[in-house]
Amino acid sequence: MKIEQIALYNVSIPFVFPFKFSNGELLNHTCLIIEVKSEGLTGWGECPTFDNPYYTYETINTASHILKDFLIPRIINKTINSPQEIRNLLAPIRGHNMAKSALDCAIYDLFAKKQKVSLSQFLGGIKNSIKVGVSVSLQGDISQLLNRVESYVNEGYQRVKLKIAPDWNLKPLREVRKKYPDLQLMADANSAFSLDDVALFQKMDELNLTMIEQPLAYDDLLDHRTLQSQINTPICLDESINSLHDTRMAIALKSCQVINLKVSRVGGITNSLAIHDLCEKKGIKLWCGGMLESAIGRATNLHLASLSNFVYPADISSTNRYFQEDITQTVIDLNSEDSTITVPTNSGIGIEVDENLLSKYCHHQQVFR
Ligand code: OSB
Ligand code: MG
Repeated sequence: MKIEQIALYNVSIPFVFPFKFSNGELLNHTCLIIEVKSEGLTGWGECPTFDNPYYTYETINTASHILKDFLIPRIINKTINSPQEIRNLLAPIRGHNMAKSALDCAIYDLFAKKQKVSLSQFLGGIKNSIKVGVSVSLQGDISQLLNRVESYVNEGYQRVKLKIAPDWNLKPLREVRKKYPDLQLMADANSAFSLDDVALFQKMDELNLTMIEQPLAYDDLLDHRTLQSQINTPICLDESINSLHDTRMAIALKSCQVINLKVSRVGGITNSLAIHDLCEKKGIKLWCGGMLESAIGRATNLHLASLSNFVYPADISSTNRYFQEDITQTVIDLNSEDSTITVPTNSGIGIEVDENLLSKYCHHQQVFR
């Protein structure tokens, strides 16, 4: 397929609640939406960087620069025979996985649409619906937290992930566990702790958490290995895994038992498939993480999560958990009876962008031909 046109949209959609984690707070979902056109078809991808480098070093502005000056020039007007080619075409640019992922995902969407199959079918997915949970941001106090968790449990979420921080850890986890003895409960530290906190994590072993996500430094594998050897709760890595190579090192070092796979963090679908297959072979279970994406990113995530080795519930929640209004006609909704979201069945990512809503939330647009 000849890549005839690529458009970049800077989008900002207000959240229904501010999203606070150990290293920052977000009031809006800022992202770049990528639209790729070829043979009368349109592929969509999302680059869910923040406007600050508090989760990864990438920001909206670095992603926009790298896309415009380095990534898009390598793709535009080229004839691509398979979406797997994109990863190699972009490989000379080091890092900047979120910028790369948006292009990669948009071109996968395009090829699935050309073959008139859903992205899940295109990738060899085996599930029609995905078990999901909800990620609960840091709260002001315990009663606010319990109210928030209660409203999510009442909506039908069967798995809850609590953000934790140096001043918000055992107490909130214990209170939620006391109120919900059987809830699938987990914690995400976003790298807020160090090996000085081993005793704290040993106490968490009493809470029957499904896993603890990224307790230690964002670029560490070694200390996570040490921590994992001293606690029973499985460690899940998020920030530390940015490539197949990181995955190989984490497995060899026994730094984790589980990986939160985010397509954007690892630079696209081709890399995600490689990590998925390696983990499946090595007995490391995955789940699909989220970046509070618009429906475009969450639809991509649903298709990816339909692969066999995504076993724990995904961080993909219904649209109303994030936004009053999204940029697509289709609203992504929780099936409350079994805490799942249905994988869209139309071709590609399977949902339509609403041009009016896109322009309502878009504050800058660039087109490349
Ligand atoms: O650490 O998983 C994370 C959101 C933004 C940045 C990092 C993380 C998160 C979440 C939200 O936990 C998951 C979601 O998209 O619902
Ligand atoms: Mg995380």
